[in-house]
Amino acid sequence: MEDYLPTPGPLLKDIKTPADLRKLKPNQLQQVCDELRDFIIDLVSVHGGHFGASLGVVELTVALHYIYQTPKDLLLWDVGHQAYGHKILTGRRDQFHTNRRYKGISGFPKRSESEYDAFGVGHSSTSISAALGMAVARDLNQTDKKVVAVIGDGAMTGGMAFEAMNNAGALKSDMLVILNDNNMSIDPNVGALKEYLADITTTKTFNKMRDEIYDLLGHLKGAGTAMRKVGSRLEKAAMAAITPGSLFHALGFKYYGPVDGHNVETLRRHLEDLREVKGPKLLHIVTVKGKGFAPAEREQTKWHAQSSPFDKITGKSLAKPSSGPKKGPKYQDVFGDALVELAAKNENIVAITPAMPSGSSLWPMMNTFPERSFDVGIAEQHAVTFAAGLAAEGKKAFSAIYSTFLQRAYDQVIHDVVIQKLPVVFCIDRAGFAGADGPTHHGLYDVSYLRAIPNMIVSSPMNEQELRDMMYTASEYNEAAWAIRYPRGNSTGMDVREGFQWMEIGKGREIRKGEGVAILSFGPIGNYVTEAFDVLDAEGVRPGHYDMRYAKPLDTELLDRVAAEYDHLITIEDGTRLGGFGSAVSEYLMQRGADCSLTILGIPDRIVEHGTQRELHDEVGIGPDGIVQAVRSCLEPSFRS
Ligand SMILES: Cc1ncc(C[n+]2csc(CCOP(=O)(O)OP(=O)(O)O)c2C)c(N)n1
Repeated sequence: MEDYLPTPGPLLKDIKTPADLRKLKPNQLQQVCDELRDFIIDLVSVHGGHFGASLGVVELTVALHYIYQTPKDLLLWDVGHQAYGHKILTGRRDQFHTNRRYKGISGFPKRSESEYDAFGVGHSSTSISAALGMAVARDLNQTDKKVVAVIGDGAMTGGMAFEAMNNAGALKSDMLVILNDNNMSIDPNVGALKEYLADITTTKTFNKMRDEIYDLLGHLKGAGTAMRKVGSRLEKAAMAAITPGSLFHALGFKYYGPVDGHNVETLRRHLEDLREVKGPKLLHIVTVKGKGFAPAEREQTKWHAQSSPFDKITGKSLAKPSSGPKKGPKYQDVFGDALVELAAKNENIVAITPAMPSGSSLWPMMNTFPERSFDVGIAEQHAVTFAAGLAAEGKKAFSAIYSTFLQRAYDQVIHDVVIQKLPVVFCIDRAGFAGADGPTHHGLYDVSYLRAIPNMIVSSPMNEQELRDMMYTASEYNEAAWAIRYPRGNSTGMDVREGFQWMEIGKGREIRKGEGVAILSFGPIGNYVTEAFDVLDAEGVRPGHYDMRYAKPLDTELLDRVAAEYDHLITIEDGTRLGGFGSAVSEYLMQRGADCSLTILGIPDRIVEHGTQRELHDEVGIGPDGIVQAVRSCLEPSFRS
């Protein structure tokens, strides 16, 4: 199945580029949509990947490439997880079986991959800013390209989207924003904007309220509180129904819609008209995430992405039961369950997620303590400052954010949390290589960017037991902000004791005493050391192993000891070598004038593409083989002399 590629339908087969699509008659487009949808379902059912979002924009994708002269006209996809149809129509159909695989094509639009990918993406809410930049450059260059950004209602909750619209409305640049409203983020979309869009789009609003509303409001004057509440809802709905898109108008955009995003002919006609309208404009389309595949329409969060094969009719999983060594629960679940246990004991604990309740396993907390749990939308900056506000009033805020997305909120960490010494706990998921999502999602920089900040504890557990104990310790400690990083994937499967234990801050532990070489590991990557030892022990080499737990504060006592006892130290981490854990050890040892060599294993100073985590660890030399090699080179005579 490795190389399985579905057979394209009779029209899709001949579409090598959008120019071929544009040769077809408008009344053939529906068939292209059907064939494209079948192709995506067939392909993802075998190889996995993002799913629901691409199915939801099939008609839009076909209509856009039909009307716009891509690649001359620029098409930008927000987040980019919905661009499979786009990729298939733009010359990558025959490579699509390599999607998200090591050395294969990327699961996201990528400038280096195709001239049709106008902008590289993976994080959300960037499309309008980038499109505006391109529109302004077009005007400066005096060319006549069109610029179109497609953004979901989830991505629209990100502040950047509004910063961009605010700017675009003032610059009056010619560009089209298409708001793909499916009422979903990965989980159900949240927030006041979602309500606003729902008010615009619900049939109830359109068919009933619009006609009756003014009369009704007249009668409500002088009514009681309950009636006034109803009245104010109706008023909002009325505003939305009568002047849909007033929010976008206020930002300087002409608003069109809402339009059925699954009617390719309607879309084609609207796009044809809008192509001729000048200035910033927004087309609001309504779609269904997972459209055309019943299980994905029903369970939209589950079908946001699929990692294992499934039956392309029933959706039933075809994954084989794993035969490998016993594994523990995912780290994210260890976090999610421990948080509920801690929150049950400490009523000050609150939890925050920027739109990732499933990805961060926050649902147990949200279900058990809904009043203390907050999904704030795709809004990492706000998530951090919101946590700071909660902490300022004595709440113990656990902010669960992926490493890669926390990059967005660096200033908030410094300015709003750390300078004010607020003891927010950052639970940093997907630290290290993200795997198939690739460079936009790898979490490689958090240790470096957080270690540079004073009053910040930076820690990583080696296993699920340590994660629980670190969370407990952080929940009890109020003198500094605390970052706990852990990777995507399963924990070790060890027996975990009940309850929690205090974990001394800034202290590591000796796992094995050895000779000559000591390996100092930071986080779960340290579990590879055991595998490497199987090989090395057979060669008669016996390095020591230390689980350091903290990149800041460093366990300097332990470092002094190992620097004295061993000739060679090797640090290993699942993050960039520049300024990371190994760097911290190096700074300390150099200043102290330690008499031992130091090798830093970590991610080199280059962009590492996508693949499985294991493939990527091996590529950069932090897998078991890399450790073996590093130990052997320490022991080579040339190294010693
Ligand atoms: C800055 C950032 N935070 C979180 C995510 C994770 N994420 C990927 S897709 C997605 C939901 C996007 O929803 P929407 O834009 O409505 O697109 P849909 O999947 O519904 O088509 C989220 C939260 C991200 N990609 N970028």
